[in-house]
Amino acid sequence: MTEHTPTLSVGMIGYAFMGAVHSQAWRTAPHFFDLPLRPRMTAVCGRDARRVAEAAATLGWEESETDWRRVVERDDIDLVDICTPGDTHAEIAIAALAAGKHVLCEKPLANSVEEAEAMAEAAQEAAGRGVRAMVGFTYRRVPAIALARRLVAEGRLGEIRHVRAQYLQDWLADPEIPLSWRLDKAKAGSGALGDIGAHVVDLTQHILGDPIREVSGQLDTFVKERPLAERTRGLSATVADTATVERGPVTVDDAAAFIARFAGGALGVFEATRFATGRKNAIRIEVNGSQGSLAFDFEDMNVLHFHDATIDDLEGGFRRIVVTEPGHPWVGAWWPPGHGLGYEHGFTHQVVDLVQAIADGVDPSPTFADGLQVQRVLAAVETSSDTRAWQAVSA
Ligand code: SOE
Repeated sequence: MTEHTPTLSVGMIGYAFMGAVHSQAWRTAPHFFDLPLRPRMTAVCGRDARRVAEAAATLGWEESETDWRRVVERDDIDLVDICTPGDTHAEIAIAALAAGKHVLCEKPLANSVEEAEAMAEAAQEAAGRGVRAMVGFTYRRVPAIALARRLVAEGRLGEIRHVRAQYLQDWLADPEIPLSWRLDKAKAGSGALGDIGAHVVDLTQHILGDPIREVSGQLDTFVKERPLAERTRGLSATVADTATVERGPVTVDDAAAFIARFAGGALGVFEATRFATGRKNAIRIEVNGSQGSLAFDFEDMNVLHFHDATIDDLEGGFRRIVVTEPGHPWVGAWWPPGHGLGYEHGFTHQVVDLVQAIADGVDPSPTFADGLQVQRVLAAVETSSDTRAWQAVSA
């Protein structure tokens, strides 16, 4: 970047957990990567004027707004970054694309297949006008995941037979944790399934380069009522006194388990839960092919385990690849080998690739069409859980 590098002016809607990590990415990306456009953190938007002004100051935004429509309308905004609950994604994204703004939208893309279809259609139409849309499946940009995808694409695993994927958290295991928007179907669309299961659906399809075609699953809600929160922010919520406070219903799943058939024939076993005590953000993926296997766990995110089954058994076994070499995707921009990356780096890489795609005039990946495909898998799991039968993923 030079002083002549054109700017990309960003307006972000929402400023809680995802807003904070997106802000970090917009702030950091130009300091570590040579971007073709210079991100400008123009405005952050939230409904509470005092809190959003505080967030602007803390997170590094120039101004704050209290109505997302105003952000979408502003002539000095080029890109709208949507970090709000799922019930608002479709309306904001479609309005922003119609107004000629590029869009980055948090996952899952929407709360229903119908909304996601409308968003994908709007994105396709906007692409014809040079306006770009990306859905934030950020873990695709963990270097070890990118390496896993590369090894599969190069045929190093041979024919893929098994995919084992789990997204395990435990922040809801305590039944006294109060209600927050992620537990409200009207706001979140679904529970563990859409919030974290969506990530492993996207990741496995991305690593294999192969979509899921059929599922059979079960959803469960272990704690059906929780204290009403006094105040929520991100994943945390506060409550006055859990013994006396009023309770409200949990309207989403606490956990989802399903088996899946990929188009290419691989058999998948999936689990998503916020009740796996002791597991904080464990995204575990194992792929077994005729010529080798891969294993990844986000709790050790700089490492990819690779077993090359073509090597003599006497010297075979899983090899621990430390994915911190400058030749690994994105890593060269950061620290010397072995110094490692963290949760936030995936978000920075997401911004870097989005800015590059906008400058190159191409669609960034994952597109809204990719987000729609994930949404269809989630919907099929829900239907299968209701009907207790295998369910095809609609095309
Ligand atoms: C909560 O479960 C959450 O913040 C998800 O919403 C994110 O997508 C995931 O990256 C971390 O956990």
